[in-house]
Amino acid sequence: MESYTAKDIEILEGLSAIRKNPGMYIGSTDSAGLHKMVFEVVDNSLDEALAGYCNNIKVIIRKDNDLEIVEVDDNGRGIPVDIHPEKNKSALEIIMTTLHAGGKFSNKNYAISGGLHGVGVSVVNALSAYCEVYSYRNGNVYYQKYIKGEPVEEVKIIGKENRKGTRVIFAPDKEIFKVNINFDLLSGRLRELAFLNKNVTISIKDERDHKKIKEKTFKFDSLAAFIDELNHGKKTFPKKPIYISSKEPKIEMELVIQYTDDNREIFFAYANNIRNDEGGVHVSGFRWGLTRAINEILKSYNKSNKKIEAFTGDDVREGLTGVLSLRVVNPQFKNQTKDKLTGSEEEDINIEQFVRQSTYDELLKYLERNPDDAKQIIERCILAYKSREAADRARQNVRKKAELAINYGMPEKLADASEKDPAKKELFIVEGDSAGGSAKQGRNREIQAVLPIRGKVSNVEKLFTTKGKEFVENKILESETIMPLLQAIGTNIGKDFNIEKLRYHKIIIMADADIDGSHIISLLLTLFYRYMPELIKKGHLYIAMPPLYKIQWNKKVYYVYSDEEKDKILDQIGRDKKVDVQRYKGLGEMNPEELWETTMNPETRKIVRVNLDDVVSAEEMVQLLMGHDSKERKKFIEENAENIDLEALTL
Ligand code: 0RA
Repeated sequence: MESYTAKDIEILEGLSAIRKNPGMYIGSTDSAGLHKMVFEVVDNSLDEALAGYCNNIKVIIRKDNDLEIVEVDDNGRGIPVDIHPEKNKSALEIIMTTLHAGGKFSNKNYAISGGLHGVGVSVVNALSAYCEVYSYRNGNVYYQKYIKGEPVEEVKIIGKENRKGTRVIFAPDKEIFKVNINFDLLSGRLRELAFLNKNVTISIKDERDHKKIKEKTFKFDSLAAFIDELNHGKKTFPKKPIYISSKEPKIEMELVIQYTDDNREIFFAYANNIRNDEGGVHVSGFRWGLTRAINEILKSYNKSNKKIEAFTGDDVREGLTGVLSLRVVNPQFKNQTKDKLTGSEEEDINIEQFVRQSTYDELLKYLERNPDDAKQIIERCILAYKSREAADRARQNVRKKAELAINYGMPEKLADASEKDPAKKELFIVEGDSAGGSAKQGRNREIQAVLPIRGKVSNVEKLFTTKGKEFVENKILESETIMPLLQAIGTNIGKDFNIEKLRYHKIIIMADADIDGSHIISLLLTLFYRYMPELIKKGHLYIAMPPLYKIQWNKKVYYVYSDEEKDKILDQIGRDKKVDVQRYKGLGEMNPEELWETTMNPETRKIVRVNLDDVVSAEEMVQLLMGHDSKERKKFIEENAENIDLEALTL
């Protein structure tokens, strides 16, 4: 079936533009863009897997002097090497050096391709200090090397090997990407890809530090493994997640769902391996199909249960965990970030209709064949229906009162900034009155506001899992500790959340660098993650990093933020010198000037932006750290307490 030839490749554009404007091609030159370089190559390997030719993908991170290099090795068909008739060049060279030359647009061998969204390996090549490609085809090893995207020699055969596949080795150019590769970020996404591409083994190895080699391998035999992971530690039913699949030539879907005793809904939707956090037509189709199928079953139960006419979407999704993976030709998304699927460019495809009908038909079939499961699900929905009705009444009052407080009140303890433009303003959330006092005195009054919080922020995660969403929302809105925070921030929470009302574009949590401090940070992060996730997604949430030590020597003062940094400075000064090293126990120990200089001054401080790149890991992390499984939590904290690394904080 190797029908691919060099003439199929469409040549659309040269490469020179890419290095001039990298952001346009790889999205950005920050951490997101750098890691996209890796995923771009992996996507090509996954295309081979999707086409049925590849089941093993290895990613290795290495160091070559001060360059970081990435190797992606797959056992697919290898990149074609035949000579293009007009260009008189090897297909391999064309694919590596010509934008959009992947052949994906003309190759009808596999209609649904994961890489359809990709920009091609040529972009990765152009943005690399150097790149080497090995294509294993026809028993030969074909090889070419490039510098900044330009070939340094012709494609040549460098040996014979009895394997198939492609090995791409590239060094992201330091002139373009200033950040380092993050192992956790890569491995989180690779794990997600392994869930979505069953029976493909994806491994990652980090050899940058020879003393601390990290390695992970992911392989799952069903999308249901994803649900098992998400529902780990919860009471679930049916015991085996419900699995549904449906396939047409240009569109196919897999769906796995399972109910839990927990009251929230966790749902991840994907289109061609891209997660769509804002849902879209596939999610609407699923919701319709699910609600209709369950209401259909409800009819036969209604003989004994006359009161309930029909469940709402919320009723049937309470406690539901689900993953929907759609593959479709030429998907269309709302915008560049692809958070929302809007349709397909193909005129004869109606995604919503396809997912609707497939979900309804297959789920109904399942429920009819498994009456015990059906009964349990109906009873779960009745519970949700009844508690929703009760909560609706109680909530009306609480919400009305809270809305007034948030829209018209300001917390007494807030020292606001004089600036009016929220985009220029920062809010420091400070634990404790003494640190709060120093922060108020030390701050830049024009743009920085300070809000000390007192008392314990309740663990919303624990409440969440035992009492349900509505209940917790009421509790939050009634909490004397949290309300001042909501008043200062201005956006409200949950369904009433409105980003337009945000009063500070930077919200900075400032807590001590100790166990209590990180506990408070976790509690606040959980609150934001569950009830104001958009603030995190839009990049408004930060954590301040106070220094750990103050080193004084020879009339110079160094503020030091980690033990490694301390050792480095002490080495620099010389271990024989009489140096004064002071360890800060808490923010409260610093006077206002010190606090300003070390933690608040935008010119000199260190703050970490909380990001939500890896939603799957975040979900697990929050459940683990804040949920009710205290044994699991204790284990996790014992294993990780030493190396909780704020730099790498990806909630
Ligand atoms: C163009 C055409 C074909 C495969 C590939 C490119 C390809 C690219 C990469 C990049 C990393 N791994 C890869 N594996 C394959 C189709 C090949 C055929 O029809 O034989």
